Amino acid sequence: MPGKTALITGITGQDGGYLTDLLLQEGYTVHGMIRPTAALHGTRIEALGRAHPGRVLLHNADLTDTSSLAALMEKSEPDEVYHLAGQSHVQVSFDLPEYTGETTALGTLRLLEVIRRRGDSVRFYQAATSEMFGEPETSPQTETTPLNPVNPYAAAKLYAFSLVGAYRRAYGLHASCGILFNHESPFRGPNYVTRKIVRAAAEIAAGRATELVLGNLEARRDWGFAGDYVRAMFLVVQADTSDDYVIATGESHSVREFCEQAFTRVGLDYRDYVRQDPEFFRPVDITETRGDATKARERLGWSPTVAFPELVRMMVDAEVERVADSCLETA
Ligand code: NDP
Ligand code: GDR
Repeated sequence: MPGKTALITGITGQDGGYLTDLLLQEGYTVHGMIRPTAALHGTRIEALGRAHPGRVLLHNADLTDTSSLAALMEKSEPDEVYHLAGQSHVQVSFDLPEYTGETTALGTLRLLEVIRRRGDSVRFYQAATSEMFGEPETSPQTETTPLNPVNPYAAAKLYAFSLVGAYRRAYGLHASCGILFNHESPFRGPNYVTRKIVRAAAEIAAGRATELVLGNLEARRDWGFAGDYVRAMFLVVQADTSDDYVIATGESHSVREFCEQAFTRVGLDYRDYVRQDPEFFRPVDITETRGDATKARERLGWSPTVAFPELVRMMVDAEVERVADSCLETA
């Protein structure tokens, strides 16, 4: 029997890479949406495509262009759509609120409309987020915790989340949301706090930087490993019934703790190198997120495999290796 076909929007992002790897292992052919300007040389997606000839197919499209999304669906004819693309940075969403709404909110509407008008029996996954809870009223957060976004990114994600529920009810789409808490990896974008910290720790240890400038060190996040979280996405889509699931570790740690563990790993004391600057403080920041993934554990058999100290170690070690490689290149 031929394997299934999946379409991933956001294939060039952190989660897109891990999900592509997982789906290839599961025997899928993977179609990916890339922006016409994407530079793929030397990326993980390019490497995965080379390792699996003919099974990673990339198509130009943009969430702001409905006709490109229609063409994308026509060319890929997927059994499953994993919708990960969008402007995903909270701080950036304060600077680009309209663009964030265009891509993250209306982009999801455009894609759902193309899917329902085609009338295919596609399964749809929406990358929802713990940011939708805002400053949570209760802890830990579950699927029934009230949603109360406090930034343009989270508001756009709430629009998309509500829309998925509406399309599920109105048109019977198998459309599900993973309400994912922060998840990180060595492939995390460099402007998210975890990657920024490990990169600086590795560079300072190698004598290539002297300080790390951050914003709020007291914010607490429920940080998991991206590899675990894309497995959850896959399980959500395989479930007989479409539904929404919280995906989280159940533990929260502060940005300060992350710094402490990362710098200790390279033999340094973070207090000697970390400086705070108003530039990196947000107009409003969530104090703490912590999720309860009991529903995912009981119904999907999902649980995280990487705990906080291991995640920090994994990210620091990868960054130390990267810095060493780049030192060799410039030597
Ligand atoms: P990334 O920021 O790493 O990836 C975002 C992807 O979206 C990139 O492939 C990017 O393409 C693409 N993209 C952005 N704008 C457009 C556009 N206009 N048209 C087409 N593609 C576009 O995100 P992650 O992999 O970390 O996250 C995946 C999804 O999950 C995101 O929607 C994010 O909001 C959500 N999420 C993430 C969490 C996390 O902790 N990582 C937690 C909860 C939710 P390009 O490479 O060209 O920029
Ligand atoms: P977040 O992740 O906003 O939770 O969104 P980010 O890593 O950007 O921030 C986490 C916390 O660290 C504080 N912080 C800083 N953040 C950044 N980026 N840069 C800094 O210099 C800095 N200093 C302190 C922040 O204020 C915040 O409290 C991520 C994204 O992946 C979203 O797409 C996703 O939906 C949520 O996680 C769940």
